[in-house]
Amino acid sequence: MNILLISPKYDATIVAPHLGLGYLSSSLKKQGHKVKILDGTREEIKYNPEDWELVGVTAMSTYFPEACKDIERAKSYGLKTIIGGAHIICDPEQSLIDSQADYAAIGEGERTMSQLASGLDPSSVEGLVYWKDGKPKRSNANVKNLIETKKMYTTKIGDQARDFQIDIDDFGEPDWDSIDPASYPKKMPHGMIYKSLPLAPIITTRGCPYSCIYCSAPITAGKRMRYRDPIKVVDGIEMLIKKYGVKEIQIEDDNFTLKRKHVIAVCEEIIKRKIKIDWCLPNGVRIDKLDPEMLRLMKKSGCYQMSLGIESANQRILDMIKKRLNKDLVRNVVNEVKKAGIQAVGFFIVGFPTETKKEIKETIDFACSLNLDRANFTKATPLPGTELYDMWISLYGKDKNIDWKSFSMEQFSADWAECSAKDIARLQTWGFIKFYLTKFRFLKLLFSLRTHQLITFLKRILRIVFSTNLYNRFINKKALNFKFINPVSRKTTK
Ligand code: B12
Ligand code: SF4
Repeated sequence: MNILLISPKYDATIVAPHLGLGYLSSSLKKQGHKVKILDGTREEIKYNPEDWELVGVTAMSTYFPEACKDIERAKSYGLKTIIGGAHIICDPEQSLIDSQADYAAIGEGERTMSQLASGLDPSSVEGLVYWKDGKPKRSNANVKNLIETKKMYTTKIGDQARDFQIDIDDFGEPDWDSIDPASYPKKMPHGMIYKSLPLAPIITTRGCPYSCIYCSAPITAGKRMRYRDPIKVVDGIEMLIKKYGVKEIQIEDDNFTLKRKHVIAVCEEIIKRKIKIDWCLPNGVRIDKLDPEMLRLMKKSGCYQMSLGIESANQRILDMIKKRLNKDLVRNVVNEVKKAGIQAVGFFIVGFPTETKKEIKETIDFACSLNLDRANFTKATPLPGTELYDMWISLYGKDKNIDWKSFSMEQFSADWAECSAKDIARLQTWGFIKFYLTKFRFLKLLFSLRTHQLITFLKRILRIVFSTNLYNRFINKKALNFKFINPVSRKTTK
């Protein structure tokens, strides 16, 4: 079959190879299908419809509207369509309705896509939602056998069961030819700062067992940690260096340091093979899963930067968001990271329901006082499927249009804390200003940026400083005006 995979063109300030589509492409190619990836952050989404039979589109919530446009276009050519990715996993039935795609993928797409492409009837394809009598219907594929033989595990997400493959090494390497790191524009990689290009993201694990109320990683990747074999991880790194000239690796795992043994094994293997590679952890690691000995080994193997999920300086908030973190640990761990010679980036979230101005200021002051190189202050955003989303729906959901584009953690706006949405936005901006004006951090940041990054950097600052509406009206003129109706009252007919 001829399959086109699309990551939509959207207003991206961070650009990175799309691992998800890379994994899908590799599993489809293994079956002999012809596959092409078009990534809107890299190229125009232009194609000859006659070349393709099935179009798969990926979406996070923030660019779900653009994904819907790509589905609409493919359907207008008479092509079969399937939509997948983080947004869809969190609400598959509603995503099928909103996008009007022919199919939606409930979870990891490798098996789903392969089975669909092999011509199986949709009702027997694992992890698929399809249309039946004008309504979304879940396939009834039976993976009982695979669960008994411990190839899959089932987990309950909300009130729905999802199946995940246990041995993720079975997926092999992503199709790097189609997402060659060197083919991506040198805009802003994840975390903004990098040492050398080309840079490749990899994942060494999938899943996260925690239940932080704002995070959808345990929903998209499952609650059970699934590990790649550290030897295969390092084989992959060597291959990226030799075949694709990669000079830096970004480990994008949700919880890379959860199992110490895994981290040690990956680092020791890099050291043993004398691989010279800079690597970093831009996606955040848990403060309580780091220790001095492990940090030293990470540094020795090439780790130069890591983001730390600190979120709040207030224990009440940390407990409310189910972070399971003791605030008292933070300062010492940040110091240990720095002592190991690794740059430390702090992640902070402001504006949770019930949070007061005083508590937000406490977080900002705490961030400034830590030995951090950089900090990111984002707004509490109710990502679909999370407990925070349920809170938001119960407060505002009824009869309200959902503008998914505004679900970015930089721009989200809700009057649900003990201070107004405007106050949250001001405090977020104040957090950045105060942090970067302390200890000459702004100068250090400016000097660590490359000249080609300055415009994107400025755009990011403007996006944070101005409110969503102002930004979209005057700066992001290309923004799509895609309106959705409230999920509770949306129609369920095709
Ligand atoms: C790397 C990453 C990024 C990279 C993405 C790079 C890229 N081109 O893919 C960058 C840094 C750009 C990024 C940005 C953001 N991200 Co992000 N990101 C991740 C992270 C950590 C890993 C994603 C990954 O590569 N996983 C590995 C691959 C194999 O999995 P995958 O991409 O999900 O793909 C699989 C399935 O989803 C499915 N699938 C995917 N696409 C398709 C398509 C079809 C047709 C099918 C059938 C299946 C399918 O099959 C794939 C293979 O198994 C996830 C965490 C997570 N656990 O998902 C968050 C995550 C996806 N991000 C998230 C968010 C919120 C964001 C931001 C909105 C944050 C922000 N700034 O506000 C931005 C969005 C960009 C923007 N400006 O609008 C949320 C998404 C929630 C949601 N409902 O959309 C997640 C889940 C994190 C979280 N804590 O909740 N992110
Ligand atoms: S924030 Fe980190 S620890 Fe919490 S659920 Fe998400 S990935 Fe897991």
